[in-house]
Amino acid sequence: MEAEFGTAAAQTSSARKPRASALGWHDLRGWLAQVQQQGELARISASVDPHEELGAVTLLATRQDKSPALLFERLAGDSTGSRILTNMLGASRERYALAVGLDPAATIPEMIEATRSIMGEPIAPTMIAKDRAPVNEVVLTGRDIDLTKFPVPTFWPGDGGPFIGTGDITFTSSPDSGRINVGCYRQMLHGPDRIGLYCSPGKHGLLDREAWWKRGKPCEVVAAYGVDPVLFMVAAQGFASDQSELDVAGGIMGRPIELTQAECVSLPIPANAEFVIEGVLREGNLAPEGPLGEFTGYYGRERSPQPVIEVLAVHHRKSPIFTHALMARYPSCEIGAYYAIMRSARILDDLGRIGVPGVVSAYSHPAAASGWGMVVVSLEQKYAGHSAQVLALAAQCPAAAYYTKWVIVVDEDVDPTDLNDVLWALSTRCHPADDVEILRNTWSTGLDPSRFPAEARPYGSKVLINACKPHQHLKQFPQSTMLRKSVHDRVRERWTELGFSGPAPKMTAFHPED
Ligand SMILES: Cc1cc2nc3c(=O)[nH]c(=O)nc-3n(C[C@H](O)[C@H](O)[C@H](O)COP(=O)(O)O)c2cc1C
Ligand SMILES: [Mn+2]
Repeated sequence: MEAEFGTAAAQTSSARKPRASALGWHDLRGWLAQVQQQGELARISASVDPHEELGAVTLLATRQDKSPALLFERLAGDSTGSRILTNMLGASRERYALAVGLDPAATIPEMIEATRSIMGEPIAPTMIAKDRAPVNEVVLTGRDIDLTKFPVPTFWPGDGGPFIGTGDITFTSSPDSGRINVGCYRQMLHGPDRIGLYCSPGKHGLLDREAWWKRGKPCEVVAAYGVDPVLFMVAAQGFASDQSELDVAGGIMGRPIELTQAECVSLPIPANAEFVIEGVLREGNLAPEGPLGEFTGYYGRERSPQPVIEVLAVHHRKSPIFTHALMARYPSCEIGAYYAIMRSARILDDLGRIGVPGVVSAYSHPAAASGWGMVVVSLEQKYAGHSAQVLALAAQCPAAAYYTKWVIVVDEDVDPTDLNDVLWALSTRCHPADDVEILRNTWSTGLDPSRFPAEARPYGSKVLINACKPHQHLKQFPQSTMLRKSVHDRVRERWTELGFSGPAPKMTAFHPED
């Protein structure tokens, strides 16, 4: 098995400059080799039932944020030799760093800054010959297709069926521009060659589909169920409709994403994926779909008729590895550390584009409904009204506006990624009677269970909390207790002599020198 994953080239360094070096792996297996080298992969060779048991093992094995990726090597009832990978990234910022080529020991704010640069240097994909594409090890069409032979998990007792697509990537194209979209949309298995596809309103997969149907044509779809973590992360991020997710993924990899020609559709397929289906969505071909236990920790929308992918071709590697994303409360949710870091990077990009000065860092805490519920921004106050301005802009900038209920600004001496720091600022610098505003009827989602009647749910509300020191009283505001730098340095030098083991903790802010 070790040999099968191959040897990953040594990972390059901490501050990987965009494009300065491509990542040392080419596909999911190469990445897993690296994850295994770092001791971040648990291989489960005992037989596990994809029906609820796999979900249960994943949930229980991920109750703390430092939990390994889980490779299920034997699935009950399976005769295809398939494997299933869960908790690919989950709450692990170390695995996020490995996936995008950053130093796993970097702090979260450092990873957020590095993410801003690697997401900003797109590289277009490239086509390779069909016979060079690993995904073409096995190619099936027509009557040979039977997806029910593969292990397909039902995660939660209330799920509407088995889902073949959770940790997937899905290609559609726009009939107007020809641009290929890559999204991550759930896919429930209906039968040997029929798969439900759920895209929520406004998602690009849905807009593409409607545009084809309006022209009286079926919408072609390509979906991959065993993908590398970069393609997965980018598929699950919202980008502008003229931005190419494939180009962004190539930029992060430091080299073009490799695609190859399909058998039955005009879309390309990802050449290095583990398992790919080609198919079409025809208008009027609907079947009851859902529900699925969601990232909120609740079942999502009710069962409803959704479009069905008629599967025309299947491509897979031998003993394919299906990637699956458990949706659950933090830290067991696949939308965890990576999403918090990428969303924070995009919020900082938005604030940078607007041109507001003084912003230092931002963080969308993953425990707040997978990074959707709360955003904390730190800034250096430069003028009267500055903190209120950053607060209002952060609340409604495109990357932060969706769902977010709690928007908090703090001063530059507070680390927005450290909840202890944030709670300290909320408890000592914020005067609720003066420092709290509420926005109503904001952009949200039907998946937020807090609002009744349920029809009102797409409209949300937000609390804006100013936890910065009051600007008008900055001069009188008491000094916070900090160490004198010279004493701090001396104690750090004496750390071992004082009987402590391990590296000495380090402070970054100090008492003013006399
Ligand atoms: C594991 C996972 C499952 C998801 N399931 C769905 C889904 O079923 N339907 C949907 O519309 N979005 C789903 N999303 C969110 C989309 O992937 C995300 O909004 C992405 O931006 C969609 O791509 P698009 O912006 O190109 O439409 C899911 C995300 C993840 C990480
Ligand atoms: Mn898109």
